[in-house]
Amino acid sequence: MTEPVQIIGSYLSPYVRKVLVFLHCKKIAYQIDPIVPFFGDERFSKLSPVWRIPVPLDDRVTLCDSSVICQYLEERYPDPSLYPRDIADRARARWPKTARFVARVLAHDAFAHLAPFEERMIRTPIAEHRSVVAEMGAPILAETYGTSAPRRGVMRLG
Ligand SMILES: N[C@@H](CCC(=O)N[C@@H](CS)C(=O)NCC(=O)O)C(=O)O
Repeated sequence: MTEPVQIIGSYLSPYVRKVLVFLHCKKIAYQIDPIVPFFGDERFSKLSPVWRIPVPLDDRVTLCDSSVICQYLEERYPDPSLYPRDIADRARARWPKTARFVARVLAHDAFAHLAPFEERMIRTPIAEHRSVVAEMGAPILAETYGTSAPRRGVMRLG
């Protein structure tokens, strides 16, 4: 049995939802720390130097871009494979562009499953995000990288 993959980042982020859908389609359990970018602590800044979400908590590598994260997940958990075999189709899968395609993807069960969390968070003050989605049954990570107030100051690069 594979351990749940741990993802830092709010359901509000389309990039977080992309990674969650990818995990769902691969049938990999996950836990989520639903923080928004400017409410991350010092450890979050180290993992994501420009304070972007999503970030997977991984034992081997730190990654901060959803397409790179999905590619890594594909290679680490190859079965079932979610990318087409043809290289042009694979490239299109990494960069879905047309409105029709996006509409079809958003209608997928895996996205529909996340919509209630996203909709609830839009209407909820940031400080209550975690407890509200936990009450709704979201698979919440026990530890949080969040802060109760937004971070200020300049991002340290390096
Ligand atoms: N290319 C990145 C974009 C991630 C991204 O921009 N996430 C937004 C949340 S939707 C974010 O963290 N924004 C904070 C910022 O740009 O300062 C990815 O695909 O993961």
